[in-house]
Amino acid sequence: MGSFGAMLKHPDDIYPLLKLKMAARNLEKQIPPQPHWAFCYTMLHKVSRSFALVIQQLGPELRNAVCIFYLVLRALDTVEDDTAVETDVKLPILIAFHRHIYDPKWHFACGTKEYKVLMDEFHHVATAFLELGKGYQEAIEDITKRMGAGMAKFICKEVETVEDYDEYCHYVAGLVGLGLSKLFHAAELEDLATDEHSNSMGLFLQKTNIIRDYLEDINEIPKSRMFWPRQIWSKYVNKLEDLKYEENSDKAVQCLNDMVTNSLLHIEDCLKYMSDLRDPAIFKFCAIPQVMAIGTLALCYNNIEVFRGVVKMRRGLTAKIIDKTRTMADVYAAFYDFSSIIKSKVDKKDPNATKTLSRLESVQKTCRESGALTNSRKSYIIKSEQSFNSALIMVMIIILAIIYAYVSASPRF
Ligand code: D61
Ligand code: MG
Repeated sequence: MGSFGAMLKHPDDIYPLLKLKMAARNLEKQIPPQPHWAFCYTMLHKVSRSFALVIQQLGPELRNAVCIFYLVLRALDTVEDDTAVETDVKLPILIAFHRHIYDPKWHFACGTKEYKVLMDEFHHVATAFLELGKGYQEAIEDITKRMGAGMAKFICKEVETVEDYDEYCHYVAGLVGLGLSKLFHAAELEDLATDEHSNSMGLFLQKTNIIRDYLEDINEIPKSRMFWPRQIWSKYVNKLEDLKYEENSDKAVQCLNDMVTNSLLHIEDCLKYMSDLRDPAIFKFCAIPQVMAIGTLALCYNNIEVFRGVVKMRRGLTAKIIDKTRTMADVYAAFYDFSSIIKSKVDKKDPNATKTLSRLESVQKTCRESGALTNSRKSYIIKSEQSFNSALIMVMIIILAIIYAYVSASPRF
């Protein structure tokens, strides 16, 4: 649907969308003057619009550390993901990456588009890294070392079991959670979270991406690696590709629902992690991606479109989440609502229906027992009637505006 059509259907998206546009425009103006920092913030915007926005609202010192942490790991991931680089070249780079960040003369060309620019101009990232406080540098070095070693391990290994799946996700995303917790602690803004809770924050985000990106990943040329664990998909098909063929639609959706059910396991840890945060900017930085993830899972659950095209939340809903996620009460409400949406989509005939429902019940129980749910809040479940009425009001306003413009422009008698 075109964005105008989407706005007519969801007129209450318009205000948060405008607010987000303005915020994004303001951030573009705030690029620092030194060339290496200017490069880092410009790059951050180019490679990740969503993380750039939440990173930018952190205080200046922590923001610089998180920006460099992001770019270092994105560069490492660019090496991991580049299928054109031979394994015997790739492995030593992944394993020694944590040393390259101390060397502004180090260079390795790979990746495409904006990732190629990041790799070609990586000296700016290294230069900025060297200006960070020691505590930040050590946290970034430690995580880069562990992530590089983990990626190297999985270059030569497929994700077979659910245990492998959790281990791979730990290396590429759980460790980001551990590193961020260390950075928050180094900034003296938060107590140090447990590794278990920090890890779950990353696993929930990474698994959501892996689920949503099935088609994009399977269709990639040259063939990219796949991260859906064989232990799950082999219950439904003989080959992972078979999920995308129309004759396997029922099996595909069941497998998808199994994957979503697996990811629900991390929610309780994530809620605990977020409820322990104190700094409002760090809270938003952590909570917004989590709410987007459960929103994405709600959209993907029982949805055959995951195997047909791109399934993405509408921009308006994303903008609304960014605008409305401020406190733990907002997070409990969002997880409660999106759990209700998933519950309403569970088909009694789904082989995992009971397991899925019981996990959702337990999430909702946690949200309820927090005591933060109220009746007065606005829900993410927008009733169609309500949105039809507001659409009607929008159309009326537009017609009135046209009449007004016409009347005020026409010559008076
Ligand atoms: C709080 C706030 C943000 C958090 C968090 C806790 C815990 C973990 C994460 C963010 C990381 C979540 C990663 C989810 C997206 N996955 C990827 O980008 C995959 O690459 C993984 C390796 C590089 C990770 C780089 C990264 C990402 C987000 C960050 C960050 C570093 C540093 C600070 C803040 C956020 C994925 O990328 C391609 C794709 O998703 O299409 C892949 O190659 O598998
Ligand atoms: Mg990768």
